[in-house]
Amino acid sequence: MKNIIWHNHKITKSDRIKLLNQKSFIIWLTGLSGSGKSTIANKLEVELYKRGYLTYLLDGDNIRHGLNKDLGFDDKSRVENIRRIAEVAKLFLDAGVITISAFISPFKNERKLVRELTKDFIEVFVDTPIEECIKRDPKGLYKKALNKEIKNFTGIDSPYEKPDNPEIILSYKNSVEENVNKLISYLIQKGYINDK
Ligand code: ADX
Repeated sequence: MKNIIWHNHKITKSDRIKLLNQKSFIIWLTGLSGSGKSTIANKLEVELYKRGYLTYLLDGDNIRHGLNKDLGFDDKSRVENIRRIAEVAKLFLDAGVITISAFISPFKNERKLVRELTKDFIEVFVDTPIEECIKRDPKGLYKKALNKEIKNFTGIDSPYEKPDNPEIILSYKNSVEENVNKLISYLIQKGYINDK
């Protein structure tokens, strides 16, 4: 970057992590709209909070109200959406905060870029089939997409590329509690959090 020089700060990630007494990592939930990402992410955040961990939840619908309100849903915008979120996630990680993200993030390539940010990346595929999402349709968006009132809707007329090798796959057949327990067990087993 021309004429812009990176500054090294006196207080570093390892100082902040020591202060907070936790490891920072990214839990990246991916899946169709209505698959349950936000619900699972919220419950997971509550569970981590109860256990004394500082977390932050980055959520598609919220980030698109602010930081990314200038972006639509064409492929280019979705790529830019995830690029910005990745940068934000990187800052949170550096701040020592456990970062949970809930974006459709439909493209393998962008998820690969996020994975490259850190070794502490946990990709979670919320594996809810489109038929189930259409049945749930919590925001009435599938109905609109099927009636062609919305264009470029993921799973209808815009692609969703399933992850090949996610760290965790969550099934819609399990309850939210069961899925959150599965995540917590994984975090304990891998030493990201303590069993308390
Ligand atoms: S992403 O594809 O760029 O990762 P993101 O997670 O930020 O998507 O936003 C998805 C949310 O936006 C959906 O849950 C839904 O509520 C809303 N939405 C509005 N239009 C669309 C669309 N065309 N495709 C998918 N989601 C849409």
